[in-house]
Amino acid sequence: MTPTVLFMAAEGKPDPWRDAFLAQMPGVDFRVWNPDPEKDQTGDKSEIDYAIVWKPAAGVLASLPNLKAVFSMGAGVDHLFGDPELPKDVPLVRLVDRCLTQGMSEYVIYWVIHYHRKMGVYAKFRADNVWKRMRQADAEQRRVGILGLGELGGDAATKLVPLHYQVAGWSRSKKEIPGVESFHGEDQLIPFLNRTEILVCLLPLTPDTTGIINKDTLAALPEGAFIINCARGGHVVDDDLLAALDSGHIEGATLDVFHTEPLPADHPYWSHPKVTITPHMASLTVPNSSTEWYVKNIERMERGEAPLNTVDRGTRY
Ligand code: NDP
Ligand code: OXD
Repeated sequence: MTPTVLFMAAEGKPDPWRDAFLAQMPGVDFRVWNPDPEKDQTGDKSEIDYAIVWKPAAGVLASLPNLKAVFSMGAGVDHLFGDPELPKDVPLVRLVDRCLTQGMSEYVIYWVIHYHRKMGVYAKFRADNVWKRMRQADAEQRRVGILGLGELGGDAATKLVPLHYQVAGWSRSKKEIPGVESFHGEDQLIPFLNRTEILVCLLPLTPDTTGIINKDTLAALPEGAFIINCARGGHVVDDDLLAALDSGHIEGATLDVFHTEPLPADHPYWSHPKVTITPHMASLTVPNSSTEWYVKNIERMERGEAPLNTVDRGTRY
């Protein structure tokens, strides 16, 4: 028996995922949920084995009586916990996708180098037709710090090491990543921030990490530090970041994620000269490679094995 998969992503176009599934799991019954009953292909709800979801509508997962697992279409699973009826006994599986990991490391490295080499300042010189050089900093003296050393933060940290930056990371548990200084637990957050000149956020959004970039943690960074937030908007207290940018304590921020997306047209970030905005594209879910992950896990489950990278409902990641 080939499984029945329900694709539920209001914003995502299902065709590339259907094609990838049919290529990688021939015979799969691939159905697409739609809020419009005329377009909805769910059919008999009792036939759905697996749901592939991004921001599922509340209550829909609970209406599937024989669901075996919920696969997040993103590495983050905070979007799942918005559903008050999220089924309790079904495993929730995070996405671990080689393209997602690669894309995020590219984004992090790009912006670290941007700040390290003062590319934003050179862009301003260019705009004013100014030919001017600034003293070049030494990567070996540049301290980069990554909040979150999981699949994404761990990969970015590992890839920054051969570029000779001084790399550190902060996580709940201690890590042993060659060349990366590991800070862990609440007690080591401030010492980690004290040594960090370019701060990258790659934490999951959970009750423990919401608002973690706030006036106190920003104040713990050295004068002139930079922020790169490519995790979730909820990690940042916007007013605190804006105040730190205005005071000059924080020199620049690259923000990919926001409390409200798309970022509202009147948000002060849009007009702030020290803020760079990208539209939640630090790394996107690639249909072909993410389907490799879903198929691998579905095959495991069909053999009676547990899926990989399930979410701990206590910590919410
Ligand atoms: P992982 O679950 O693999 O890693 C999470 C890391 O955060 C772990 O190192 C974990 O510590 C650490 N962590 C979690 N809670 C705490 C805490 N309270 N204190 C200290 N450390 C903590 O997640 P991923 O790396 O796969 O993804 C990270 C996030 O990136 C996603 O949740 C998502 O929000 C974001 N993302 C953004 C994208 C974008 O385009 N902007 C794309 C993809 C993801 P430990 O290892 O000890 O458990
Ligand atoms: C993710 C995302 O969590 O795209 O994967 O933000």
